[in-house]
Amino acid sequence: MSLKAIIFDVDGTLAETEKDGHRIAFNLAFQQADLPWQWGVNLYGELLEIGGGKERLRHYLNIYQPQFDLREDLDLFIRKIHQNKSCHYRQLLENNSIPLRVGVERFITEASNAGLKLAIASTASVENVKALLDNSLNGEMAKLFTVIVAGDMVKKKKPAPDIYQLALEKLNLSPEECIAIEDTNQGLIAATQAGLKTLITVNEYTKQQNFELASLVVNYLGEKNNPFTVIEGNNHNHDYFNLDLARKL
Ligand code: XBP
Repeated sequence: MSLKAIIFDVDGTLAETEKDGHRIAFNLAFQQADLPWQWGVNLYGELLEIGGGKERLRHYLNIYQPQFDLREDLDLFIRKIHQNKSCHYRQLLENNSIPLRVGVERFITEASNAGLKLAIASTASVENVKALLDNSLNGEMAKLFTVIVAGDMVKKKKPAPDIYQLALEKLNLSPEECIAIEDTNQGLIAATQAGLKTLITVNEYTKQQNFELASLVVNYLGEKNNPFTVIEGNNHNHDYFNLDLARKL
C-alpha cells in the first residue's frame, strides 16, 4: 500500500518544547500562585513519564507534595494552574519562539509538496499545539496540517492508542497508509498499538528509553549537509530522513 500521510507527535518531536517551554511555564504558574515549587530539568525528566500537563501536575501533587494543604477542590486547582501555565507557555512562544528540530521544516515541505497529508497526534492541549504551529514558519505551519488531534479530544492519552486512532479516522486512512514520527516510548507504544510504523527522533530526555518497537531510531530527521545518526534500525543507505526512506520503513 502506498504512503499517504505522516502523523507527527508535537512536543519533543517538532521542537524541543518540554525543557525550555512547558517546564518553564509550569514554574511561572507556580510562582504566580505563590507556590514554592520549582521543576528542575532532572525532575521534569521524571515527570515526563506522565503525559498531559494536568495529569503531570496531579501526579506531582500525589507523589512529591502529599502533605500539601489544598484549600480548594483538586480538579479546580489543577485546571487553574494549568490554564495559567498555558498562558505562560504561549507567551514564551510568542516572545522567543522555540525553533523546529533539524530537518522538520524540510521534511514537512517535501511531504506536503508530494501531496501527502500531514497530521498531528499530541497529548498536549490543542491550544498549546496550535500555539507552537502559529509561532513557527512565519505563522504558516498550521495550514500544512489537514488533521490536528490533541489533548482531551480522547479519554485515554498516550501510551493508549486512542489519539492515533482518532487521527486515522479523521484522515480516513488505514495505518498501513501512514507512518508516525515520535520521540518517546509512550508515543511509540500508542502509535504501534494503533497499527502504525514509527520513526523515532530521540532527544535528551528520551534517548535512554526502550524503542525496540520502532522501525528506525535516529537522533533527528537531519539534512543533506547535517546527516542523522542512526541509533537502531535500517536506514536503507539514507543520510537524512526523506520521503524515499519513509516509504521504505
Ligand atoms: C507532550 C505532553 C504534554 C506537554 C504539556 O505531548 O505530554 O503534556 O508536556 O502540554 P506530545 P499540556 O509529546 O504528545 O505532543 O500542558 O498542554 O498538556
